[in-house]
Amino acid sequence: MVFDLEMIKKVYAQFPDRVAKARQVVGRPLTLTEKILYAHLWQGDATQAYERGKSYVDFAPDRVAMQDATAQMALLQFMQAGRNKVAVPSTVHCDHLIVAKDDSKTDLARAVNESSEVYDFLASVSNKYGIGFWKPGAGIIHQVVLENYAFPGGMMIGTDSHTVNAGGLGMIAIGVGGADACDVMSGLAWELKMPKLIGIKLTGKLNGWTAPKDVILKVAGILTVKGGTGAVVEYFGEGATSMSCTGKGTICNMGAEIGATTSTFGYDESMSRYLKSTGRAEVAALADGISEHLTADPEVYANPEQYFDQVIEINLSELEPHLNGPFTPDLATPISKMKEEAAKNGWPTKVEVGLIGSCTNSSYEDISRAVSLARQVAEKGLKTKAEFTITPGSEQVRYTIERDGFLSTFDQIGAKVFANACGPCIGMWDRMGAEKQEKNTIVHSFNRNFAKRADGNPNTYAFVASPELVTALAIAGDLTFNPLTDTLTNEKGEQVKLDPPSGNELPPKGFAVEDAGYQAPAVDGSAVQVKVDPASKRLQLLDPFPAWEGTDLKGLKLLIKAKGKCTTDHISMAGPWLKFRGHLDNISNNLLIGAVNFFNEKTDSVKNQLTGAYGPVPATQRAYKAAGIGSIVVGDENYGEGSSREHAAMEPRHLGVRAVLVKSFARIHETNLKKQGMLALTFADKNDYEKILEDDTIDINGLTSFTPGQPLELVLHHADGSKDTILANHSYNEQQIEWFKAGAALNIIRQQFVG
Ligand code: MIC
Ligand code: SF4
Repeated sequence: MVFDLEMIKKVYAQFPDRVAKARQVVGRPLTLTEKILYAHLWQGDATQAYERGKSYVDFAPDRVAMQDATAQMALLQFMQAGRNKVAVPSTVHCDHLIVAKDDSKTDLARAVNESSEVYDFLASVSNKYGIGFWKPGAGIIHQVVLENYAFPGGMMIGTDSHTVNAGGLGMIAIGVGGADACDVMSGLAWELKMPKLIGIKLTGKLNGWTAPKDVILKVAGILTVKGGTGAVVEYFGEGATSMSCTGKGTICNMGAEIGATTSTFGYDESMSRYLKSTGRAEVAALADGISEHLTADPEVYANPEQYFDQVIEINLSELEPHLNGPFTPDLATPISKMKEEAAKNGWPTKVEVGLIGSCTNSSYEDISRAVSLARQVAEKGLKTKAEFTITPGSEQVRYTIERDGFLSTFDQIGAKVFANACGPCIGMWDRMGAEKQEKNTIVHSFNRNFAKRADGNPNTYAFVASPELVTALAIAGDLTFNPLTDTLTNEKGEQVKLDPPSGNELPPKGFAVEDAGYQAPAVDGSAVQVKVDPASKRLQLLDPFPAWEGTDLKGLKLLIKAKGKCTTDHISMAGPWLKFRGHLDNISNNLLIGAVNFFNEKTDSVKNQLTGAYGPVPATQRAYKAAGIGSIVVGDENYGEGSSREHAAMEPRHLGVRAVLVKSFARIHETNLKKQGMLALTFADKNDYEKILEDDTIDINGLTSFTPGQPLELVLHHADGSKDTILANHSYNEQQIEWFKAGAALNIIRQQFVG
C-alpha cells in the first residue's frame, strides 16, 4: 500500500516549475537541498533569493511524524489549537516506551500493560484528528517512515532529532520540537533559518569491512558535534550512488550527531530499488519522471566549491572502519588505532555487550552482513565472547529476517532479540548489574553514546560502530580486535581470521510481514472522545504559560551554571523518566539533574540562595517558584545538543526559569526555548561565562525594547556588593519576540483559532 499518493503526486506536479522559478531568482545552478527547500516555500513560487545562515523562511512541509515520547506533548499542545483534523498527513509511532529486558514478546506485553494509558491516549487522539497510528511493536519511527512514507524531493518534520534519517530517500527531513509539529498540523507555516550548505563528495567505493556507518563516523570526527549546526549536508559523487538507500539512511540519521539541520542525497537507482522493494513502485515511477529535479544541477557537483559553504571529500576505497566514543559520538578512532588509543586513555578493552539494530542500523543489508559474521562462529569453531543483542527497526524487517533464517543464526551465538523499538538506545534497557555502576565497555550500532544513555550507568563506556564491526568485536570480546589484520583463537586452539562481511542490499525473496502494526484513523473523528484522567501520573492537560509581564526582569537567581557538555539527556533525562513525558509537572522533577554544577563539580546539587543550603536542582527551582522569584540557567557550548525533546525547554518554563544564557546553542533546543516563551540568550563575549558567580542575582534589561539583532543587557549583582554588566545576544526575529511576549507560541495560535 502506498500512503498519501495523491499528496506525492501534487508535490511532483509542481516541482519542476518551482525549481525553475527558484533557479531564476537565485540566478545560478541549484543544489538538491535548495531545490527541495524552494519547492516547499509556504508562499508557493520563489520571488527572492534567501541568504543562507541569515534569512528566516516560511516552509510548507509535506508531512509530520511523531514518536510516542514526544507525541504526547505535541498532541497535548495540538489539542489546544482548536482544529478538527491535522492539516497535513501525520503519524504517531509507539517505539520509545518499551523496556528491553527478556525477549521481544515478554517486553512488549509488559510495555503494553504498563503504558496502556499513554498508548490509549495516543491512539484516541490519532483517531480523532486523522493521524495514522503505529502500534507498539510496529517499529521505530525512522525505519517505519523510510519504509512507508519518505519520498525523494519531499519535505517533512518530525518530533525526534533522527527524523533526518529520511534523507536516505532524498528528502529534506528535519527534527523539531512538538510545538513546531503542532504549528504544521494546525495548518500554519513552519519557519527555519535558511541553512548553510555543506557538500560531501564521496569518491571510490565501500569494500570489505567498511560500511556506510563509517562514512558518518568519519564525518563526525571531522566536523565534531557542533560542526553541522545551521547547515544541511548534501552527499554526492560515485561513492554516494554506489551505496544502498538504507546505507544512505544511516549516514543521514547520524547527521543529527554533528548538529546538522538535516542531510540528504540525490535521487538514484538505489532509491528506486528500495521504493520498489517496499511496495512503492508507483512512487519510484513518479520520481523517475522528474529525476533531473531530484538531484543537484550538474554544474554543482562538477564544481562544488562554488555552491557549498564547505566541501569535504572522502575516498570510500580508503576509508577504514571506525569506532566512535566513549561518551561522545564525534571521538572517532579508526580500528587500526584502537589498541593505542584504548591503552593511552585507559578505556576498558573487554567488550561486555555488542548491540546491533536501532533506527540507525537495522536494515536488511545491515542484518544480513552481521549474520554473515555470526555464521562464521560455528563454521570456524569459535565462541562468542560478549553478550549480543538485536533490536530490529520494524516488524517488516524482523519478520523478513526471521523468514530468511537470520534470527536462528543469531540465536546460535546466544543473541537476544529485543522488541522492534528503541530499547537500549534510549536507556530503556534493564541491564542486569548496571546499578553496580562498574566500569565496563559496550559497543553498539546506535547513534548516541552520551554518559548513562544506554543503561543508566555513568561508567559504561559505549562505542559506536557499524553492525558488522559490532558483531566482530562481540565475537572477539575485545575492543582492540582489528578484524582486518588480527586472528582469533578457536575452540581447538587454532588461529582463525574472520572473512569480511557480505550480504544483500534487499531481501532476494522480497520483504514480508503479517501485521505491520498500522491503525488508520477514523474518517470522521468528531465523535471520538479523548480522556485524560485528572488523577493521572502520566498525562496532564496543559495550562497556558503566562504572558510576559511587560517589564525588564529583575532579581533573577542563578539556578545553575552548567559546566561542559550539557545535552538534552543532561537537561531532561530519558530512560526511567520517559514515562512522564505526558505529564509536565511530574517530568519537571528531572530538570537538569544530569548537568554538572560549575561551582562544586557535582550533578544535581546546587545552592539555594534563599537558604544557603545545597539541594537537587528541581527542588531548588521549586523553592524559587514558591517564593515568586525567577531564575536563570547558564551553560557552556552547544547547550541542548542531542534530542528534540521540548521537555528540556518546557520544564524550566513550567518551574519559573526565565532565561537560559549559554556560549552557544544546538538548533532544535534554541527554537524549543523560544517557542515556549523562554529567553534563549548567548554571551556576546564568551569570556563573560567566567563572570557568573554562584550567589549572583541577575537583571535582564532591554526587554521593553526587545528588537531583532539588538543585544540585551545583563547586570550581575554579586554577593560582595559588586556588579558586572555584560551583553547577551539573541537570534529572535519579530515573530519570535511575539512568542516571548505572549508567553509561548501556542498562546498566539490558540487566540487565532479559538477566538
Ligand atoms: C533520542 O534519540 O535521544 C530520542 C529519544 O529519540 C530523542 C527524542 C526524545 O527525547 O523523545 C531525539 O533524538 O529527538
Ligand atoms: Fe529511538 Fe535511539 Fe533512534 Fe532515538 S536514536 S529514535 S531513541 S532508536
